[in-house]
Amino acid sequence: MKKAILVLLFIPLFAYSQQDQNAGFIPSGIWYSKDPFFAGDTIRIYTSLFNCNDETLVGELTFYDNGLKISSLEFSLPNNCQAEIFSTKWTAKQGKHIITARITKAELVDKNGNKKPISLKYYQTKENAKEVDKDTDKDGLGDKQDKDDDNDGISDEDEIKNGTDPKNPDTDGDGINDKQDKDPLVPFVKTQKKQQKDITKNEEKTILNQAKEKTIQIAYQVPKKAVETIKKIENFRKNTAKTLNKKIKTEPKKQETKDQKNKIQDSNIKISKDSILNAPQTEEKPPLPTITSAFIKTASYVFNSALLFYSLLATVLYFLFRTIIRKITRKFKK
Ligand SMILES: [Ca+2]
Ligand SMILES: [Ca+2]
Ligand SMILES: [Ca+2]
Ligand SMILES: [Ca+2]
Repeated sequence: MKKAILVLLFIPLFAYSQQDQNAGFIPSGIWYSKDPFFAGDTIRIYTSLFNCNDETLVGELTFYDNGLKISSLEFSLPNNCQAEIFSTKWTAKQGKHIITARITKAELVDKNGNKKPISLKYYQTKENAKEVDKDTDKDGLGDKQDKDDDNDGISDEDEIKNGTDPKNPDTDGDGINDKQDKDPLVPFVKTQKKQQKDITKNEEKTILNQAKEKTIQIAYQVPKKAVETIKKIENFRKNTAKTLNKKIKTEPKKQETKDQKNKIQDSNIKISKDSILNAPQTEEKPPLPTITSAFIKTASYVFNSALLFYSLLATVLYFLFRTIIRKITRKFKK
């Protein structure tokens, strides 16, 4: 009797602790939508469940990454003993990962809809360990295996020696890859800009120097030419004054000789008047034009006085320029 009680006491406990082997994860456990995958890749993690019980199996399936939940979903597996695939989306990060999936809240549901909790032997997958590498150049080879991480044609080893970035095909970011770049650590644009700047600076300097030289030349030439012109005018004034003075001096002599000639002629006329009455009379030459004489004298006076000459010249030039400017402005107005 005592034995029977003992058995009765232990039977339910044993029955409860006995794990169901007819449902749960299939042995393959975890797999991925692509393998290998690299840091930053968004992939799907797959697993598969089966149920060979007479009742429907329901429960919650959760995926984990290093013990942290990725996602959960509720499932319902019919009693057809066929494996059903479940998955979750996951973006891989660089480093070590332990991926697992687990069934919780497992229950068997009979035809009448009655639920009964069940303990599954295969309630979780085996740990799936993954070391996710980075594939900088996306050539399908992780940086750890890849000898040229940036695929620029220079090995990682050489890049470290050269001082360029083995994970960047264009270290200085100027659009020219390290292998083609003559100066992979100095951007080409900067070099060009610097050269351009130097050229423009030099050009500016030469232009400035040329301008300076020209200004100096003009500064020297202007007074030189002005002095030359003034000298010429002065010479002209002096020469003209001399000529006029000479004319004035010679004029009275000429007058005198003409008067003498006239007197001689007169006496001759008187002598011959008596003898030759009908002789033809000679035409009297006109006296020296007083207007010309006055003009020569005035001109001489002007040319002899520098002050008067230049004042007159300035006045003439002033009126001349004024007339020219007026004519030009009138033309533009039209
Ligand atoms: Ca690679
Ligand atoms: Ca590579
Ligand atoms: Ca490289
Ligand atoms: Ca470059």
